[in-house]
Amino acid sequence: LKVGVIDSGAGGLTILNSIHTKHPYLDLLYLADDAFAPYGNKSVLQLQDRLVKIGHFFENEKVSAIVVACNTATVVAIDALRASTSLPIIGVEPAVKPAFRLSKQRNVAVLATPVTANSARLNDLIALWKSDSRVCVMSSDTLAYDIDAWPESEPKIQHTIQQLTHEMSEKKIDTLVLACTHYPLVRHLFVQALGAGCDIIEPSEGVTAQLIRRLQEVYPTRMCELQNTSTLKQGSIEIASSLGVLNMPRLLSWVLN
Ligand code: DGN
Repeated sequence: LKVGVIDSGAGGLTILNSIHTKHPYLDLLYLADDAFAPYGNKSVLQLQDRLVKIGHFFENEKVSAIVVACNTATVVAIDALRASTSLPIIGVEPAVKPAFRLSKQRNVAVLATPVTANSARLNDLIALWKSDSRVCVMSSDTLAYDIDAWPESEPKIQHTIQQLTHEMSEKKIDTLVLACTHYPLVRHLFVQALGAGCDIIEPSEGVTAQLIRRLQEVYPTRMCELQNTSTLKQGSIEIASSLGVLNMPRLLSWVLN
């Protein structure tokens, strides 16, 4: 079974890595849509249009399911993508529910791109799970883009994270939701700045588990064959970038190491 994984850049590699580590028998086709990056500053209509096009690309590539490994695209465009294809679609949503459950001080921060931060979906999720917690929604319009340009952009990344975490510390945040798939790539910088007292939540394991549940539902026989330990085979990983500008092999080695 081949699974298509899409993000604007390197962020979705955090999801790809989790899928590949836990389920190495799956073939994975990763598309970094750098021709349209960053997604975080685009309009809802632009993103819906783009995702439908990407759905067609993956259909032509004969994938069996698509993972939208991007919070921004998921919160505003997953319904449009679902309406345009019969393939199973798995998205990644801001992990606010576990954050509110985990936070002891009831002080949660959600860090996302501007599109996700302002989305109705994020606000609905917060309203649903917040209860009596305080929540601070923060966004950066440069961080995801700078992470794609790593390592040259390392000083800029560090500066942005210092500013963001300074505000989080002032607000006594004890649980941080990384609601952009790029951010776990620099998780160590958040840990360094916030210390062990702050839990950091990211979605890759949850998305992987959801993908496997969907594949088992839709392709039960094939999944049984693939998961049979006596005939286990290693799947392939193909990485494509729509513009060819991102240095994907370098970014991939960063993630897989
Ligand atoms: N990785 C994307 C997300 O999870 O929202 C961000 C994409 C972007 O281009 N900013």
